[in-house]
Amino acid sequence: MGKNIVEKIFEAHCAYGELKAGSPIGLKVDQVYTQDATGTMAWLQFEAIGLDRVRVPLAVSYVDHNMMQSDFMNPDDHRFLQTVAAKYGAYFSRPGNGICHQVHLEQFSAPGKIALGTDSHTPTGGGIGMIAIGVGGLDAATVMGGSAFELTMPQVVKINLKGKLQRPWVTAMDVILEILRRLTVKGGVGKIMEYGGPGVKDLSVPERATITNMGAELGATTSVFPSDRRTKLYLEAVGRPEAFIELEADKGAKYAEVITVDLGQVEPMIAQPHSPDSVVTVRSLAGTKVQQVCIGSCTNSSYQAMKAVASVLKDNAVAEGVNLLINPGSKQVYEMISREGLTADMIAAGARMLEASCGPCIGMGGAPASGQVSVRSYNRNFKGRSGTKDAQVFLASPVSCVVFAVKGEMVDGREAGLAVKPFKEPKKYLINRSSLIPPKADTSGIQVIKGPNIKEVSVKEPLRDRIEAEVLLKLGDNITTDDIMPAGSKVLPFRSNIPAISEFVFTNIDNTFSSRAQEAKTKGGGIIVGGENYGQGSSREHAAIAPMFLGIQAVLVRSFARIHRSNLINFGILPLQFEKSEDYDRIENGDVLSISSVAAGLDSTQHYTVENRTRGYMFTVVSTLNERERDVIKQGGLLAYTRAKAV
Ligand code: MIC
Ligand code: SF4
Repeated sequence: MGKNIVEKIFEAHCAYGELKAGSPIGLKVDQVYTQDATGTMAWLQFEAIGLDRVRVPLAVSYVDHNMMQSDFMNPDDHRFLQTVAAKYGAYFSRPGNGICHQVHLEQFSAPGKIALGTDSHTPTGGGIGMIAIGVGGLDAATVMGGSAFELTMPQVVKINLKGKLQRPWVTAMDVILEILRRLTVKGGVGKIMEYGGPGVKDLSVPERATITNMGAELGATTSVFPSDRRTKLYLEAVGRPEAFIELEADKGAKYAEVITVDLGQVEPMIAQPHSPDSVVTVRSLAGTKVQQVCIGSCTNSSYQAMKAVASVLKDNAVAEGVNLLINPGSKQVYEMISREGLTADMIAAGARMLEASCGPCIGMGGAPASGQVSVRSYNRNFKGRSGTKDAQVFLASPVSCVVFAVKGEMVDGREAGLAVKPFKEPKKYLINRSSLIPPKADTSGIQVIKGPNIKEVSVKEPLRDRIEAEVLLKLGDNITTDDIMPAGSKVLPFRSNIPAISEFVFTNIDNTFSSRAQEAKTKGGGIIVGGENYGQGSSREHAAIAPMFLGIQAVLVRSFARIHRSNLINFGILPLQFEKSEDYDRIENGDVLSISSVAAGLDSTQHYTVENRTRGYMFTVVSTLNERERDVIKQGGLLAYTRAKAV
């Protein structure tokens, strides 16, 4: 029987389990990478496991998110990450070297391999034909400790591409926006998107990476492209020809579903506030005034993207009412465009150049003014994520963005009267590894340095058999991890300090949450109730650790997003779902829910009877934990479980 690409890679890495959608499968992982905002916890957890060196072929610690150094906290984290990487045998990518996904694509990605990253946009690597999956820090830590990575085998969906893009004004970003328009932010949950078809060859590796990167917004486990002639050319150009292998689906390969996208029909698209799936054509919003434009992020910061932007800016100026901010994705891209004089064209046109990092994408500077329209070539426009609650953030391709910056308003690039220089993929990229510090063979004598803001990892007590707790917050559908645990320059420095960051849980939705939860903790803890796709977005495990620290016992929802569900389990919070969706409607804030015989329920059907003590009725909830997940929950979380297994 013909195999698809996912099956081929999974089969070659299978440690245990079956390649059957819905069954647990353990995978041997080739590469693990962390970034600073999630990496401090991941490395503290790795330390807590107690090994003397990572047990994966490649580990990389990046610094790209928490770049502001307005006091000691972020630089202390950077120093910790550098020393911990040196101590345990990982590469260290220094601050300024670039956004983890862009640098990883250039320096380490390889078709046929499996990578995990502590960031939801790790699937960027799918552009080169690897399986790259975003996970929470603790999952990464245990895999770095030598464990297999377990996941529930997703369904594989084929996205069949045909035709050619209408270049230069239609780009890979418009393709993924079109897919988001069709499938929504829940459309990929439990699925891997495998691209194929004759249209694949129209796309370069960086373009494919834009599509797989933003596949995260579909809720997909990951996305993957074949590895073909264009992959070979890219690997040769970045100086790693030996990493190439050819990889394509066999004839007759099976898929759960096939979706066809005609590249030739795709138009310039734009996501409206406040969700990446609220997509319409740029043309339908023509004339909307724009006050801020940001170009960059792990989605659109390649050499190719920057070159197109620079060519529009050459001999043009940023409109009077617009602030244009640009962050190239890596130091290499930055150096290349600078040596070619393109940075000069950007500066001359009035752009503000930022460092090669996440920057405004995670609210690390670059917040728009009150009520402003900001258009970004980024991947997320959740309310408040930019740092300004009432800003109107839109998402569009780099070329659409630069057109808006010059015109001061939204206009379809095809009708703007501007030109983009045709792009020819370079035969050789500039290669500069000076900000990538390799692992050392002898690590004796290396001291891990922790600043005063770096606190030890919190652990939960083992699961209680009876949970009686108050519903502290009832929420709607598509709650993001940005809603649960906001980011931004004020909160991010506390990523290594759980007691301090816990004060910000749900702060943008209800700023009394943390104090109410602290109070409820003394009386048995709290429960959070949500709708569909709860916990979509970022992989930040702080959205589980901080609620755990605040005494949350269970999260009861209609459905979960994958990474957040795993993070809840990893930190011992019971993920429950309504058996009957309508029971969601009957619960109110402040109700006291009582669940008894939790342990017995876990060991049998995973159905639990809940009594709403405030309103006096009973209903049923379920958990869908596999065997390992049940053990993890019983022990109070993955760290306790891993330690127990080690003795
Ligand atoms: C994001 O884009 O939301 C982040 C910041 O990169 C997160 C990780 C984090 O919260 O540190 C992600 O995508 O996982
Ligand atoms: Fe950084 Fe934004 Fe990419 Fe997250 S989405 S890794 S914050 S650039």
